[in-house]
Amino acid sequence: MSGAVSDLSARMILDSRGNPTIEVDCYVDGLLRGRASIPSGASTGTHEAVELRDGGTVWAGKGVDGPVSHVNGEICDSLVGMDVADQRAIDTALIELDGTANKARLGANAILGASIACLRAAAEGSLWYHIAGSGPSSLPVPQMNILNGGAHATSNVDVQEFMVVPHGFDNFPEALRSGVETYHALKSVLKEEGLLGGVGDEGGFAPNLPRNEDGLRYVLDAIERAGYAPGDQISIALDVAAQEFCQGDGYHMDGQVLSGTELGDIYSEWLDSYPIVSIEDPFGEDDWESWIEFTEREGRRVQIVGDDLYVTNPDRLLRGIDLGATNAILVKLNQIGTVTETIEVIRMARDAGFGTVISHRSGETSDDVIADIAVGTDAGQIKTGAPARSDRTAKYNQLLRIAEQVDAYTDLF
Ligand code: 2PG
Ligand code: MG
Repeated sequence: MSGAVSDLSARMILDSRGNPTIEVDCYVDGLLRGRASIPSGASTGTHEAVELRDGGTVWAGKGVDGPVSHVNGEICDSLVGMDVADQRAIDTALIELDGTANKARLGANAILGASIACLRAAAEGSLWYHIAGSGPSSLPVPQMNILNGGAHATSNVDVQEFMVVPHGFDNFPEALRSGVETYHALKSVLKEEGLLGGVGDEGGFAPNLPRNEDGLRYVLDAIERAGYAPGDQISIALDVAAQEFCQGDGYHMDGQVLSGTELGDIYSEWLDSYPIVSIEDPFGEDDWESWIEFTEREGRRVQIVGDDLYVTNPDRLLRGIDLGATNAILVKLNQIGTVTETIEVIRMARDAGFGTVISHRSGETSDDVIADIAVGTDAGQIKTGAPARSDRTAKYNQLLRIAEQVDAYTDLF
């Protein structure tokens, strides 16, 4: 839909962790047409675009009065009158208005709120279709985080995310059901072991475990208990988020201090023993050497995903492509800060033959835009937590709605 942006209006709302975040409304020709709210990470990469917070003592420093006033003031002033359908022009105006390399002045949260609100306002029918244009679309294979550790839990588990990947199914709804059944089976397995406590930030169970490898064992048990074939129907993905336990002297895991090579050897042993199809952030965000060595050795049998390594940044991705540091990228809109730049990164990764995984953040809202982005860009994969808690199920539920319009579901593994 074309039409002129007539107003942008922002407010503070709460995210899934009970922290303030920004919500932006976009008005076209006087009517409310688009709304967006912005998620927030816990294990954030150093090189991400800047999430602007107020600091001080109110809201423990996490207030968003600053970014809210930026949207209501400067950002609104500069976008009013622009054609809402010209996303590239809108995002270029936002980038130029901010004027910094990492969106530190206005805040990536303020800028992305405006960018997505305009995207929504421009879509006449389905958002995924508006994004896809005439391109092909398929439902993404989900990485479902059913056991939480690292910065998303208070347990002793170092690996941040143990995920199930239901890839061997004919369609998305069946794949989702198998993942949900596995989630409930894991609950039974952990209960029998006396390990069932609460859940982590992304809705997965968060037990204390003797060793990180036990997480793999319990998830494998759960897949079998749910009646599915490990490897053929449901496989496992990890987000190690190794930056979180990377210190000056090496990687601190399971009470040991390991070099990048030694840590890579542990992953190779896990690959020999478990049906793992994807490993995200196996090493720290600037430990390029370990990434290259591991991808050279294991890149043919497993997807290796850069999250903190790339932070959805085209310059860092380009470096990773040149060096052969990974064979896939995790894509988070708020790491880069506009819709247009996000879609360009997805295209760049795809052109290099990389896998693309569209991702939520650990602090989320009910905004489900990543479901439409994943389908609209035909990304192939999505990562959006456990199939529990409304902030996570919002995205799965939107994919179920889209599945009424799109059939294709490709077994990528
Ligand atoms: C990640 C994300 C989402 P956070 O590391 O991939 O799972 O976590 O949002 O805390 O960075
Ligand atoms: Mg990650």
